[in-house]
Amino acid sequence: MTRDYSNFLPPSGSGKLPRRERSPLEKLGWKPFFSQQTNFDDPVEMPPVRVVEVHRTGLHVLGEGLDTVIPPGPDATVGDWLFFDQQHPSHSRVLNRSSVFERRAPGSDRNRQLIAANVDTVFIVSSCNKDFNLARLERYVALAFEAEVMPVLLLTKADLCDDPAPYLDAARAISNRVLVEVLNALSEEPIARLAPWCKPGQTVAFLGSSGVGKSTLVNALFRDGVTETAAIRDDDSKGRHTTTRRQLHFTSDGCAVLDTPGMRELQLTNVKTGIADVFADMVALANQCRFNDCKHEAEPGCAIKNALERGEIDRARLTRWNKLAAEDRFNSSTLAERKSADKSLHKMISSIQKKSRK
Ligand SMILES: Nc1nc2c(ncn2[C@@H]2O[C@H](COP(=O)(O)OP(=O)(O)OP(=O)(O)O)[C@@H](O)[C@H]2O)c(=O)[nH]1
Ligand SMILES: [Mg+2]
Ligand SMILES: [Zn+2]
Repeated sequence: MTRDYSNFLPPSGSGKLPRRERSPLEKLGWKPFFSQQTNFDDPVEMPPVRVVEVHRTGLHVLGEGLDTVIPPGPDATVGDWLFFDQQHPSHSRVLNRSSVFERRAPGSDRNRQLIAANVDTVFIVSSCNKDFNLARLERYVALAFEAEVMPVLLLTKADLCDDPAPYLDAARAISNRVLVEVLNALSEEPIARLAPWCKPGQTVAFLGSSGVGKSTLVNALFRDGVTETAAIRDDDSKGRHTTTRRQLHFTSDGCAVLDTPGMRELQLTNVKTGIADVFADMVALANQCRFNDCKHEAEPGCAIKNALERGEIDRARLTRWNKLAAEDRFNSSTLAERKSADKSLHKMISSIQKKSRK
């Protein structure tokens, strides 16, 4: 079948594309990716709705002429689209996601926790001050790569810093696939600087530690402030966890903007590909090691060790890669795998103890 490209061209005779009025659903971020998931056997009374906030009492959703709370039931997160079952709300069906962010939940049970779904661009925010931390930024970038979401690093508080250039250089060195912007979130700058990503129909999310200026940037995109901000601590530049809930806001021309609380800890789980993408140079080298299972410690023919000796790779970066990859392996393993790893460790320890008693 030949595709009809005339649909993509401006109508002949006019130089300008007429501005198409977006439907109420499109203004909430509805796209063909979602409409294609409509089953013909779905009852007509199941309108699509988008989750704008997750409460203990349920999911706050918006749809065409709809603003309601769905009681707990569907395994959904902010940004998700659901077909709202008006007869049995808790049976509402979650649509396949175009992207999803998840982490290992804080605490000891290692459950996964959904952070957000159906995000097009993630703004990873850090400041040009003591908050700036390469290892942490690499985590966020790995998370974005895994979700196949375009990450943009935003370095705020440039106005409070004598020379933001070293921060910019360090952030750029994380990956050549990430764009970095340095700005003053309190100025007029953000609207113009973020405009390439904050387009109608798009969903953008702000992630980063507390106090880096996520809510300040969100407010900058709206004429009237939509969310609260607060000063950071003077001594260590740490924030006060002002934003406490993930909340999706919509600009008047239909860009969905997600503000999130500063994360104290971002433990990665199931982001093997994302990590390999951030450390693509290391992975390419490791593929040249003589042994497939090279630990890059004492093995002969280790390409990583050789590159290190020649000063071609940075030892600190290598350490960060090893640490992140090990953490992901641990968090992604199943409970049974972890139990068996614990068991064999236990066996090994008791055999060592037995030997030493002999
Ligand atoms: N001078 C200056 N101050 C900024 C900038 N960005 C943020 N701030 C200030 O930093 C403080 C923290 O900003 P918030 O927007 O509340 O930070 P947040 O990331 O939302 O923090 P949490 O909600 O706690 O996660 C506020 O006092 C802001 O006014 C900036 O680029 N320049
Ligand atoms: Mg905030
Ligand atoms: Zn090696």
